[in-house]
Amino acid sequence: MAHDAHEAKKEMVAIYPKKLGKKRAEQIVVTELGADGSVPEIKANVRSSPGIITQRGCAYAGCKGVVIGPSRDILSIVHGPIGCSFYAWLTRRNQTRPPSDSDPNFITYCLSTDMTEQEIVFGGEKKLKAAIKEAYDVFHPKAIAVFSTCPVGLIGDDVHAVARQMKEELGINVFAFSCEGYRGVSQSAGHHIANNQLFKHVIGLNELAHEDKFKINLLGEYNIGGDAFVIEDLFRRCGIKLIATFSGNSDYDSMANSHTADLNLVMCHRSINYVAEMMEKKFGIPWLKINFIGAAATAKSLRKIAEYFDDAELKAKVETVITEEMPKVDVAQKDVKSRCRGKTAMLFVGGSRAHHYQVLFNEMGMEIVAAGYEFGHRDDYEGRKVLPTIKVDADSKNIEEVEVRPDETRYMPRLSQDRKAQLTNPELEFQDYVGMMPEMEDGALVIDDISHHETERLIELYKPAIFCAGIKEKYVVQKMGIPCKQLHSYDYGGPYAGFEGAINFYREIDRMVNMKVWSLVKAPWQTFEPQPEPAPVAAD
Ligand code: CFM
Repeated sequence: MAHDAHEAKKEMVAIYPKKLGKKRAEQIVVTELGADGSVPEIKANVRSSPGIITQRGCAYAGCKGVVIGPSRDILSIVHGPIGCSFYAWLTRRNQTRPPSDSDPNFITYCLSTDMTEQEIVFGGEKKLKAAIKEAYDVFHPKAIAVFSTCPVGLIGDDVHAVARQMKEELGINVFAFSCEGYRGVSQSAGHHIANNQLFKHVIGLNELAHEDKFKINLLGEYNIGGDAFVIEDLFRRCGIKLIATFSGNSDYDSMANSHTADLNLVMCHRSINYVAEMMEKKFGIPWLKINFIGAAATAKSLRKIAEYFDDAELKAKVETVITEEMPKVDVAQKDVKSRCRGKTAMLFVGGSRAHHYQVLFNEMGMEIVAAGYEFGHRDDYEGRKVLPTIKVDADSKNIEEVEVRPDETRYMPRLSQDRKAQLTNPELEFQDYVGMMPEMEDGALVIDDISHHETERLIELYKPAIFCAGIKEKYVVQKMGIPCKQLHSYDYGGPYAGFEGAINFYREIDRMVNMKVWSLVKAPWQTFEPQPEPAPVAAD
């Protein structure tokens, strides 16, 4: 380890006022795996402290931008000031591929009610109704989703009543989200709100039956940079039928039909574990945590699916695909390892990638010296076993907990009690997620909701070979002479999922950590020399 993690923690928090320092100290831990598999407790999913310059987003971003946005034919209307739409317009690289050119694809559009002072004072429901009607007349979508921005909650517009009314009037599905930006401490609240409404208003509405043997849904894969395309291809080759993806490269009908699947795969636990749990309670569909980031993780995930279905033919097909793909991966891995082995990386992203991408770096022989989520919860760090011990605070109470009961006619347990009892191998992560920390080396730093100051100190202390984050940090980091890989948008690159994606990633990181240019970079403030004051002009 390049630097002592305990010392680094002290140095990072030293500058803070006492109270803030105490809080941040609870959000920064040094990894240490106990003999019983325990990891240190971390404080997470709490309000960001004013002034620390957090990288977090808002609940509206998590609901509209993250969970619902990638579906191509649900027409999204943002009820709010125009800026909330404009600044969220096409900023996430969720790709989609309609079956033909004549199929709807609304992803490139940006619809807003353009709320102004007039509506803030007199109410915006009338304008929202008119907007829904106008959007319907232009696009004739199957479904319209309405997203609330901060002022909507503040003035009390009843978006749900408007949605109900318009649903009746237009004869299509119209539903709304109370996802005002301030609803929670981060975008994580928006994920939960989106999950609830998808569950209440979409899932289970389409009864199309499928004859296929291995029917799954992929939850929490948003097709950034084409990742979902790679995963879909793997499923196809293995003979696995993908009913719906939530929500990368997805459409409304497939989501409405998702209750016909026999297994839910959870890719991003943070953003969609609620749907997985609710579908299990209502329809009896179990879920498995999988990860298609990293070649070994992809192979393991495919094997987990085959293990769940316990079918010899499926197992054989999975092995064939792995054997077809692994030789190319091995060659690329060997090549990059010769240049990357032992180099260090830091990852500060969202609520799942800071964990998943560690696999890729490890496959390259690189070491993770620090990692953290922007808005993960304790279970994303420590594993779901800590769920019963997580304190419910005022902020989390703010979000509806949907009461779910088994569906009277459609609840169908997919596994017998005996079979369920066989799936207890912790490696399988059957209805479980072990979290980021147990899979990290001892002595690394884990930092929740990292501040700008901590980012700078960390880089100065460790001088990592690469720092992974997002656009907000990218250029600050690079001006410090360290390459920054965006793990949200992939810097216009990708896909990074599956075997093919792993090779893309190895090559990209190899190029970045071995480029000489970074050692020559000096930030403008490091080279700036104050100019002498100009001499005063003599008066006549
Ligand atoms: Fe899940 Fe995501 Fe992420 Fe996320 Fe996100 Fe994203 Fe992310 Mo940016 S759903 S938690 S809210 S994996 S947009 S595709 S990259 S912060 S780590």
